[in-house]
Amino acid sequence: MGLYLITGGAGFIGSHLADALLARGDAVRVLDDLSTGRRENLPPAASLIVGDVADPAAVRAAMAGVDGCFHLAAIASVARAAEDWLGTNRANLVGTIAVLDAARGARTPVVYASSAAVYGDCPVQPIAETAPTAPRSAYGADKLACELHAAVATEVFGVPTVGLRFFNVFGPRQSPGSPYSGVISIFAGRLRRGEAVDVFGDGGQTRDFVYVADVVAALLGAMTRRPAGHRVFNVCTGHATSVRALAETIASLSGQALQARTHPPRPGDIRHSVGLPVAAREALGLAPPTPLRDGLADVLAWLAQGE
Ligand code: NAD
Ligand code: UD2
Repeated sequence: MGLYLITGGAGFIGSHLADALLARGDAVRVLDDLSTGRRENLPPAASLIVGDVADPAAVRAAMAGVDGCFHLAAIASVARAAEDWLGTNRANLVGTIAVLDAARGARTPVVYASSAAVYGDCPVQPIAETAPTAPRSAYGADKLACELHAAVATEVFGVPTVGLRFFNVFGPRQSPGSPYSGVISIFAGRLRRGEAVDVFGDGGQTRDFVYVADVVAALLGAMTRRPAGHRVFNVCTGHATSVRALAETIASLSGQALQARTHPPRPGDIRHSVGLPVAAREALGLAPPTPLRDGLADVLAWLAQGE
């Protein structure tokens, strides 16, 4: 059994990954600054180092002796990156370079989180990995730069890397309270209490919502199978859901009438984002994705537990 470092392991996706690694008998070390992550998300068996992923000494210490690193630490919000361009660049890009640099000596394998945001407004949907990248946000630009640095780490310095372009991930532990959180957690948090939701734009924009357990399976598959060379894979379902249809589905699952206030679109908001999942399915050995309604039911049940 191995020892794995998860940067950002106290966050939403990272804490589910920690649970899965521990459940199969691996040991888990987490590096997290607890800026959006929470200590309570982590199982007691995971060891937590509170530190900054952009601090090279902290990352080197956290990387010592591990069999692999899952690099998830980031400021995971397009809107926050628009407000704090330099600050998010430090966490999202400098942090990734610090991880790749620390992985160089021992050629520690690194599986890292990229994003569908690298594609920008792609004219062809669903989007394959071979589609051109044209980010429309500082967040997406940093994620694309992470991929370029990971390619250098692999091709020049011999560090095994796999990049996973997560589409819109949802599930329990995604904060319903923050305006920077994912749309599903915000909508579910409000609609179940019969409160109105805010829709940016006409609600016709579409997203590919992928359940967190399926993302964890992709992370584990990427570390285990580690395809040769630097590779990037979509982590998605292939199904499009509009923001308005999403709100209607969550309202109906909550037994509430939908009340929605409309606002202008967010600057740079992507119109359609649906991914082609076949390459990841084959290379990482993934099962068919969790149906959206099943995942939404889990989110609503988790929110009800917190009452
Ligand atoms: P999250 O905010 O719950 O997790 C990110 C974690 O990183 C948090 O625990 C936070 O405290 C930590 N962190 C932030 N800055 C740090 C720093 N400077 N040093 C150390 N730790 C730091 O978000 P998440 O949704 O779990 O995202 C995990 C990863 O997946 C991120 O890289 C994100 O960009 C990527 N991603 C997420 C989605 C999604 O829909 N949630 C989609 C695409 C990509
Ligand atoms: C981007 C990335 C995603 C991930 C995420 C950061 C794209 C296509 N996707 O997600 O991969 O990296 O950033 O975690 O770039 N919305 C509302 N009302 C709300 C909240 C959101 O209408 O209260 C809309 C929002 O304008 C957008 C959609 O819902 O059209 C999804 O928004 P989001 O913030 O959940 O995620 P998004 O697509 O920016």
